[in-house]
Amino acid sequence: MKNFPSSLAARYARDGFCILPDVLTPAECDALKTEACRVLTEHAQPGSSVHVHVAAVSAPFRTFAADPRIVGPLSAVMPHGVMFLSDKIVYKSPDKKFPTPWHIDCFYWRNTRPKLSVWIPLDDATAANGTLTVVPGSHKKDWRMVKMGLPSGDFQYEVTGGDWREGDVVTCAIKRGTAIIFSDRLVHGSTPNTAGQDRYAIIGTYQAPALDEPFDLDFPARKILVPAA
Ligand SMILES: O=C(O)CCC(=O)C(=O)O
Repeated sequence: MKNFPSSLAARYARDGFCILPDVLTPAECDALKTEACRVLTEHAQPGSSVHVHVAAVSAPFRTFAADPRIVGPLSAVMPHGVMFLSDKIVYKSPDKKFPTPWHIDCFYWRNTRPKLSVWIPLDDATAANGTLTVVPGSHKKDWRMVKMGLPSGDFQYEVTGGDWREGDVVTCAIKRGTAIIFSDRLVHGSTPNTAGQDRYAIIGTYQAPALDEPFDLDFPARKILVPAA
């Protein structure tokens, strides 16, 4: 597996996220988007813009979750080993235009061990079609979430008391196939899809290997990829 520079881990520790260009080729993005559409048609709740357990029903996504192009950089930021937990498709489309609210993922898995996620758009992602937005360094603070409610029923909570300035926010305008690794403590969301275009993304969630916690048992595709040293 390729070795990644220690600067990657330093950036991740400082900002709570790091960006890796060109992880997937355009042809791979096309193939995975076609597969994502199949999974959504066959398995997703009608109307939802988020679908979890993709690797459990899709061999291409199962293979992708363990791809050395993902696991290599993850090893650089996860010194205690790498375990795949779960993945999900999150998409925006001509009828899914709402922004993803500011949130922290660890709220959704309280009292479990730390995790991080890898967000990869399968369409070029821009401010106009709902790309990921992040608040660098926000993973170093504790945040509270309050109930809100999206029309799709996804993302029911948002961060309250956000004291960052607009200029602090990074709007991640990136080409399809670029990966963003981010901490489950990082405040993140998305721009609205004002362009009304497709913006499909696959998000894999990883944690250090350990004995299963009760939470882990809900994720049948979980797998240790790099054992603890
Ligand atoms: O793709 C998006 O709009 C954001 C997804 C996200 O923040 C998440 O699933 O935690």
